[in-house]
Amino acid sequence: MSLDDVTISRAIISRYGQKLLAALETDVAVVGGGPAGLTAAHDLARRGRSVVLFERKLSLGGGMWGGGIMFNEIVVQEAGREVLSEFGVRTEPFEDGYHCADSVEAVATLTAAALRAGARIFNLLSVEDVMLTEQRVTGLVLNWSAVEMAGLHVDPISSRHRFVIDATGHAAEVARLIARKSGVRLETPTGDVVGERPMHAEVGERMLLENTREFFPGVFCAGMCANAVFGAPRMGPIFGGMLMSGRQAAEAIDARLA
Ligand code: 48F
Repeated sequence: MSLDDVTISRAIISRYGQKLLAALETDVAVVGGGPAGLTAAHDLARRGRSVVLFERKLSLGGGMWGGGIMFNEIVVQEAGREVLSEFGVRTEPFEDGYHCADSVEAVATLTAAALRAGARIFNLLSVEDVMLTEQRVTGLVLNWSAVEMAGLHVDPISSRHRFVIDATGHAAEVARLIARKSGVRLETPTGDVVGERPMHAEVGERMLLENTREFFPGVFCAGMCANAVFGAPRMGPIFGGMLMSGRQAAEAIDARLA
């Protein structure tokens, strides 16, 4: 068989078009493909929910690739190890209660697991706005990351979802968008994004799970975003909380969709 360049292009455009059309109306949209977003997308898809995940960058994985200071190992506590093991990520005990995993294996495995569970993942697409209907977020506004980075004036596309998870990490981008553009109060102590506090792994990991919740009708926060939204410490290169937070957001939304 001889290869036809145009057929290859037609295949890509046709398949991508189908994928994108199916993603425009889903039960849940996850914004951000770090450890929290990937876990949430996987868990919801495994429960039979239609899920799409939008990631701005070329690669999935967010801050997990770099472990700590670009040493590509991550540390998790026992509860985090259980999640990693369930995904099939190999872990090794370090000292009492601490476990390590290769960060590249963790990202690759979580990403594959989310896709194979049925989540649709779009890299290179940025969420630039939300759609609000009667004081509830009902959808997202998307644009190519390349358009965003080049500062081009290109109008976006819109998608509709029953729930959105803000898993954008430290930036808490969806929460900030809602607060800045809509003049509404978030369900936080200040009514706005409170902002993350200085590093404290113990407190940060604990509070992360308390802060993983709906902060505006239709929108949950998960991962580092949850501590940024509600004002709790960052925790540096320990990742169990990110995985558990993604899992908790998925459980809470699944119960609401029931
Ligand atoms: O930052 P990130 O990995 O968030 P996370 O899942 O995990 C946090 C840890 O990596 C680390 C930490 C551990 O102690 O603190 O930071 O909470 O992943 C967030 C992803 O969201 C993407 C961003 O590119 C990153 O990959 N993102 C951010 N804003 C947008 C976005 C946006 N507006 N549209 C699409 N993707």
